[in-house]
Order: sequence, then structure tokens, then C-alpha cells
Amino acid sequence: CAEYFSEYTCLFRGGLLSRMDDIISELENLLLSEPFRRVVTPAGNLMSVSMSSCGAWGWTSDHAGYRYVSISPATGMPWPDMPVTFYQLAVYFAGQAGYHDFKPDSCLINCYRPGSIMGLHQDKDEADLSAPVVSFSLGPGAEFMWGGTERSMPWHTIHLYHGDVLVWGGKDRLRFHGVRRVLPEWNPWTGDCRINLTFRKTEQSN
Ligand code: MD3
Ligand code: FE
Repeated sequence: CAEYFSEYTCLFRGGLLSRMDDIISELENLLLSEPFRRVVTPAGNLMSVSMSSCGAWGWTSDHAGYRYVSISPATGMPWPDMPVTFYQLAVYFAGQAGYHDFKPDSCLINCYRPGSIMGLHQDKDEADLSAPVVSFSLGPGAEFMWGGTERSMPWHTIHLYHGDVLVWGGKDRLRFHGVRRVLPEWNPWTGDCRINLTFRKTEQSN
């Protein structure tokens, strides 16, 4: 069932499909207290992707930079707890990909409406880059760019679909990547919104 793009990146096609009821109901519940919102980049550009977070640390951005914070800038309260179902699934798939001590303390939830994109970037705001990142894709499919360790390197296109889980770490942790296009589809669970959850360990030690 697992497909390896390299020694360090593993795709589980449809890995979440049997758990979709649970995942969507947890998601709907946490979005009640932490709705999607759009943030600005340090350069002052409004991102086309809207975001929420759960867990001890949530990602945010503003004029001062990109960072993880423990208080939601939108609510002034701690982020919602990470649902146990999410945590267990993320740890399970990390383990299946060979990453055995994954203890995510952050789950970023991205919502891509038709036309939303995420430019090529590296994920390097986390203190411990030896921990993998686990991503869950829900809703309409996307063309994902999987690049090299330099921005100028060519990228491969990976299609990500509803229910897919992607785990990457090791030497792939610092690859440039982004979302080039979200397919104009209607998904029974998410409508026209592509939702991506990324589970990370953001703190140096647990
Ligand atoms: C990184 N999210 O939130 S996750 C992000 O679909 C982010 O919302 C994207 O990039 C999204 O920071 C992509 C999937 C992913 C897949 C393969 C990678 C990220 C990767 C390979 C190397 C590095
Ligand atoms: Fe990223």
C-alpha cells in the first residue's frame, strides 16, 4: 500500500479513507473554536490559503515573521487540543514509514479554495529538524511540487488526493515544496475546499 518517493518520503494512498467519519467530525468540532483565517507573510502579502491549528503549538505569520505560538492570535486563547484520533493516526503512519518516536505537538490545518496556491518553500521553523512531518490530504486533489534542497532545483509533480497520507523526514525534510494547483472538484466531505493537515514536532524536546 505504501509508495516510496525516496528512502525518506512515503505515500499511503487513501490511508485515511476508512477513518473519514471520525476525522471530519473532529475537524468540524475544532473549527468551531478555531475557524480558518488568513494570515499575511512578513512581506505583507495575504496568503491565499486559510489556516487553523490545534495542539500545543500553532503556526502563524505576520509582519514580524513566521513562527509557532502557543496562543492563537485570533482568539487570544490556547489552540484547541489535538484530537486523540489525529494524534494516533499521525503517529501510526509515521511508524509505518519508519519514524518510530514521532510525538507531534502541532497540527496545522490548511484550507485551499479553488485558485489557492502555496509557493515553493522549505519547512524549517521547527526546532528539531530530525523529526518527520506527516500530512493528511482531504477533499479535492492537488498538484504538489516536490523539489530539491535548493529553490532553483527542478521539482517533480506529485498528485495528492482525498485520504492520502504523506510522511517525509531525514534528508527530504528540507526539500522545497508547494501546491501548484487544486483541482476544481467537489468532494462530498469538504466541498470545494482542499484541506491539508500537517503534523509536526515543533519543540526541541518533549
Ligand atoms: C515537504 N503544506 O503547510 S504538505 C505546509 O498541502 C505545506 O498544504 C502543503 O507545505 C499542503 O508547510 C504540503 C505535503 C508535503 C509533501 C512532501 C514534502 C510536504 C513536503 C516533501 C518535502 C518537504
Ligand atoms: Fe510546507
